[in-house]
Amino acid sequence: MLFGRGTKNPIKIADKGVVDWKYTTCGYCSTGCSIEVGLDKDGKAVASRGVGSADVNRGKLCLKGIFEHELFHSANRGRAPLMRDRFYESFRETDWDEALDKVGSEIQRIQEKYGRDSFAIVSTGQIMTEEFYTLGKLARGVIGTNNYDGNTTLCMSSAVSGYKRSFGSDGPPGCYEDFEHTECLLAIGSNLPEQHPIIYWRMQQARERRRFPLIVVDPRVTMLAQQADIHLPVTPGTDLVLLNALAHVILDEGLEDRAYIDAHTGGYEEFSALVAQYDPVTAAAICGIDEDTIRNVARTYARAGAAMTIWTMGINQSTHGSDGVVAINNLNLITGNIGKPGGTSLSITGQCNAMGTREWSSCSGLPGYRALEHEEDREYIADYWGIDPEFFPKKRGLFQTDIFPAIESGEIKGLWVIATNPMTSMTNTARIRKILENLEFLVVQDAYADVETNEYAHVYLPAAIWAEKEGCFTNTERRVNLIRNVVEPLGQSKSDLWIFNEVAKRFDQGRKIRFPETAEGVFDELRELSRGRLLDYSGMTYDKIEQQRGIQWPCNHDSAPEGSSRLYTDGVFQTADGRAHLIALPFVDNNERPDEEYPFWLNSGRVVEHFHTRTRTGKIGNLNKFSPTPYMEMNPDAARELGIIHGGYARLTSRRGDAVVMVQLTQRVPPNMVFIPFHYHECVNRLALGLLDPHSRQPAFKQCAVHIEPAADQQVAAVRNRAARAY
Ligand SMILES: Nc1nc2c(c(=O)[nH]1)N[C@H]1C(S)=C(S)[C@@H](COP(=O)(O)OP(=O)(O)OC[C@H]3O[C@@H](n4cnc5c(=O)[nH]c(N)nc54)[C@H](O)[C@@H]3O)O[C@H]1N2
Ligand SMILES: Nc1nc2c(c(=O)[nH]1)N[C@H]1C(S)=C(S)[C@@H](COP(=O)(O)OP(=O)(O)OC[C@H]3O[C@@H](n4cnc5c(=O)[nH]c(N)nc54)[C@H](O)[C@@H]3O)O[C@H]1N2
Ligand code: SF4
Ligand SMILES: [Mo]
Repeated sequence: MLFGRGTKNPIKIADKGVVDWKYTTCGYCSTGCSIEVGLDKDGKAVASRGVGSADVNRGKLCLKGIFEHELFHSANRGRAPLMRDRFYESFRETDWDEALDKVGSEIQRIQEKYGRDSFAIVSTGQIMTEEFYTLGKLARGVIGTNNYDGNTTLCMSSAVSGYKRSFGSDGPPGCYEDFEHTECLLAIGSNLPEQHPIIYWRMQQARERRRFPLIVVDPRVTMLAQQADIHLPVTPGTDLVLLNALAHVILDEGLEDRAYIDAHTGGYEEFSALVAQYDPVTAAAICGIDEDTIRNVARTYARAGAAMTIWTMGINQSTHGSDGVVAINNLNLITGNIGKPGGTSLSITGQCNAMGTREWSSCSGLPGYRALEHEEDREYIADYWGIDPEFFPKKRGLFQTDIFPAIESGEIKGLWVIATNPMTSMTNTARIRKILENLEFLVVQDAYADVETNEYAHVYLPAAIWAEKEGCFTNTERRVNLIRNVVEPLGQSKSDLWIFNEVAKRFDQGRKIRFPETAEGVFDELRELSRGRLLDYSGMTYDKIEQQRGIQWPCNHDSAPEGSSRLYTDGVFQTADGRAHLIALPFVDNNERPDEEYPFWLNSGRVVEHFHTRTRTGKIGNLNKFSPTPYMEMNPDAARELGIIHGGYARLTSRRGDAVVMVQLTQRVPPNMVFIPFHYHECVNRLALGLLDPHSRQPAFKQCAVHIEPAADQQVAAVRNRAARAY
């Protein structure tokens, strides 16, 4: 095929020999792009392309999606179950029966010896909804441990907690189509062009049609900040103060939507008394944004016919993460910007199915946004599963970030890790290593055998990846998308659904409960359990989801057969009295801050070409080549003072540990801050502190203090080391 430039140096696109395109959904971020995978005549996946008729991505994909078919045959995929008796022995291959028998018997041994909650399960935001629900049934209904959580505690739990406190339920109220209606967009701690490139593209398209103001709050000059009309380089960890100050100005100048506040909210008195203390002068001294800018932003936001706020980890990963989310909701409630086109709070979700786990995994309670704390919910689900309601605990157990310390203190003796890599993604790597070594039994279930956490496992279960299986993901805008099975699982790897069903068979109670074998069979249970609820799936089927290229819940046959774009359009919330809560949020400054000994802020996050701990993108040549080595962004002025050069190396030290990285000089970070992508093992999480939010237990990954010094050229050092070893 020839494109452009006539016959002079034509661009030639190689014919990959695709004979069949198969529909599925991207498995990286939560944008939820529809993908078609091209198969050649031998059934091998050789290409990926965006689906033109899908509302989310309209034919586009980002570079991770474009190379996603290469995952099926990427290096170090797990092909067979592995076992060892002690973690420092080498693994030996085994068959599924022996591996699963071992898992079943070890869970029972540990529970009998130390009590039911002494065996913990930590899962993910990256398996299918049907798999989450099945794991929840297994964990809550069969194994019966209350120490069951997922890596969404590192990611979205502040958003979940904030939505529940404000609106009485989790669930993002807005959608991408809101960009088409908004008159002001506030983006806080979200680097959309790199982390959600296709949502960014949707936003920019809308902005090109109607030039609405974009206000970006981020201490770095990110790609999004470069597009902004107003960029607020907030002092790390102080967004809450800025948000309280915006509310202060709005109420002080009478710019609020009084009718909305009176009709649909409660708690105004206490809230307004609190924000009265956050005048822009006081706030400026804490959050680093001058008082005029605060007033200007507050007026722009409140005067817009419709205004919306999006946010991601700059808000959630903070000691005030949950409060930050509530403060965003407060802002939108006092300006009447919930449930209307272009007026909303919209958390930009992280992982492809972080929403699915919130809805159905039972990590924080029971399936379908039900709570362990509610007797009628426990009875309903126990009856549906056919078990005794007394088997359920009456309140949720530990979050992921509390499960690891409970292993350290000896309360928890066994752990099952599913599709997450805490050795790289949790703070204080040395401590996590010791904790994993403390376990009597660790089972790791992952698509890759070389995932760092697996070094400490007694049993490794090889999971099928992405479109080697079938099921649903829910995206950022509550859209349930279908992952069609495109190719068979590699080697002996099996779908997570199959693995959960097989583990259930190793328990007496598991043999009595119904565990449907197919994903579609599980989906029928979700439809029944959600009928008439906020997250109604009852009007969906797999075929309908594929035809519509995703359906947004609530979807039912009567009032919303095509799904629903927004929540709370009638101003009725999921609270006891139907009113949303305005909540007073005092700010407590508990972050580690730069000082003489550790003079730099250490910020961390992501880059477009990599996903998380690089188990996947590190093996795709066309992605890994952009940033194969741990590096940091550093301001040239600060580097000059320390004698650090572009492309040279630096050693960072914090109160927790040290790390050596290559240096990229850039004005993107201010002189008192450095930024390191967290994708590399033994790097930023050796340094980070990760204080926990009191409501969501989410770590403040992005705020701590480090010391920096030049380090010897690592390549020269490596050559010297090799030479030394040769003698
Ligand atoms: N390419 C790629 N895309 C991804 C992922 C990936 O690994 N790679 N991961 C997915 C997942 S799970 C997630 S959670 C999302 C994350 O998506 P984002 O949250 O957009 O990404 P991050 O880079 O973690 O952080 C965003 C910004 O927060 C800023 N920040 C740091 N501290 C503060 C602060 O105190 N206040 C404010 N306002 N901002 C602050 C950082 O400077 C950074 O630019 O991305 C998803 N998409
Ligand atoms: N310093 C710092 N640390 C951070 C963050 C930060 O911004 N800064 N961000 C945090 C956030 S928001 C997140 S979400 C976490 C992410 O941290 P992790 O969850 O630890 O990261 P991943 O690399 O995505 O791990 C997912 C694992 O699942 C495997 N996998 C993929 N598909 C499947 C499947 O279908 N089945 C099974 N069984 N396995 C599969 C992958 O191979 C991979 O090993 O990191 C957190 N850590
Ligand atoms: S934007 Fe997200 S969902 Fe879309 S192709 Fe890229 S990684 Fe996949
Ligand atoms: Mo995340």
